Amino acid sequence: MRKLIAAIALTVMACGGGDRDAQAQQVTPAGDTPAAEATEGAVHEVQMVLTDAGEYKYIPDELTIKVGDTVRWTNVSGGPHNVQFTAGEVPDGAEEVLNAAMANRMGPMNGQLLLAPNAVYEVSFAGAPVGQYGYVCTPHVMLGMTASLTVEN
Ligand SMILES: [Cu+2]
Repeated sequence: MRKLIAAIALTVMACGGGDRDAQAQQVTPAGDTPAAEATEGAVHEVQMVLTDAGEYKYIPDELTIKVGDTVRWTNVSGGPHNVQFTAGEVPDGAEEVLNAAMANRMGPMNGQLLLAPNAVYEVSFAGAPVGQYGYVCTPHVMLGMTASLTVEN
């Protein structure tokens, strides 16, 4: 469904017109989203990159989302990358929700490696408990590729 919406938004953009407000609601953080549309959830983009300075990073490495939103990580450069939520750095009850929401896990709260350039990994935070979620990239955790996100009501 979200991919369909994104495709429509891109089509509108490609045509050089359209309702920019409606388009923006699909890609901006949920803070701008009217409560009436909260059930659909916003999609938040995080890039996984190896910078020109040789640093492995999530960009942004801090993010605040709403319950029901989705985070989409993209393997931009320097992969393989993944998303591994850190035991003890997620709210109580989060592990069960994440394990159900994360496709092709390598382990508990441990997402699949993204090998191909521009590969994406999406996690829905529908039903996720509020609080702070720390996560790392398994291959690059020792190189400082860590981040966190905060889930709010
Ligand atoms: Cu990485």
